[in-house]
Amino acid sequence: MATRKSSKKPNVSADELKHYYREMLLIRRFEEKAGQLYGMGLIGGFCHLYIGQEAVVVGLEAAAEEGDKRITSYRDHGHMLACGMDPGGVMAELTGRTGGYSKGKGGSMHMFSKEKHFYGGHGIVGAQVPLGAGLAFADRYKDNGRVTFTYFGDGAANQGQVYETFNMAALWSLPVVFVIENNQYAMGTAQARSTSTKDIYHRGEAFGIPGEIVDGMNVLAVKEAGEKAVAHCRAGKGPYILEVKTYRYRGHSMSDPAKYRTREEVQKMREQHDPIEQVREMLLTGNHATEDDLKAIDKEIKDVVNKAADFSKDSPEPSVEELWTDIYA
Ligand SMILES: Cc1ncc(C[n+]2csc(CCOP(=O)(O)OP(=O)(O)O)c2C)c(N)n1
Ligand SMILES: [Mg+2]
Repeated sequence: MATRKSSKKPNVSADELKHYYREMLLIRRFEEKAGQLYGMGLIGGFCHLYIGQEAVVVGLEAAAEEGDKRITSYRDHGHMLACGMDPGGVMAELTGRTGGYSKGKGGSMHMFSKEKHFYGGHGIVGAQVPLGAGLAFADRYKDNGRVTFTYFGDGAANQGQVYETFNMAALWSLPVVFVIENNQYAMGTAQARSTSTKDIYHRGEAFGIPGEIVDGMNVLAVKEAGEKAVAHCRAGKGPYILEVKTYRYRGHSMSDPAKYRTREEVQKMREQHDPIEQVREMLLTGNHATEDDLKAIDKEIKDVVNKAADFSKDSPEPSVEELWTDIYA
């Protein structure tokens, strides 16, 4: 249960590193664009950006195999992009258009993809945790070797249902990786003001669930820890907890004055721990890529995001008749 530190000489291929760079950059640029569209009044309702946390989901997706499932909270756009959902479909959902994953009727927090095994998008804090165990229960029942990544925040980790879920997941040896995305804040409440222990993963010990802390700003450390957790689950040993220490650069949602932390604190994380910059540095110093190669990737990603934004503006709004479809009555 030791802390994983970044290894100076990563045993990783140039292609792999470029893949992580591309994936993290896609999330960052997508989220920046979503922030802009929100500012222009094109996105209504809540919108929680993932900027700063990109290495968590990209590292864990690198440890996943086809058929594995994922479920998360409302801070979900990064998870969707990382599991291969279409950026245009996600952006169009944000702008409430028919081309969106929920035909424009779900918005930022409510998107799903059966094809990519993405089960949302949940606005009730902690609600996805028992649901994630349920997905894993189905896989255990079918004995199909699949694993479910169940993501939740440091704030959600203080929810009672999390521990009811830990108990059942351990009792039934469910193949679920509980990923605590510890970005140090729950809305405006710092972890130290809400949580009795410094590290949260310890709480799994009461249920016999092993876990560890992971450097969530380092995509390679996340991937390595993810592979270990997944192997544990696939071997039939039950759940595993990864407490991934990360940081969000933006506010909790788009309407957050951020008075609970200093600008300097955010600036320090950006300058010293940025996950994308770390990979960029590895690519350049390891002679895996030139500045021009990276510029070409930047341009490629910018084009993908611009196309998604154009689609999200051009796609029509749902018709009035759609008010009565896809609902339980
Ligand atoms: C049951 C419930 N209680 C309160 C809220 C309001 N709320 C939304 S997000 C949030 C903070 C959760 O923080 P954390 O789990 O750390 O996730 P993060 O936003 O940092 O990703 C709260 C209290 C809610 N949506 N649901
Ligand atoms: Mg948090």
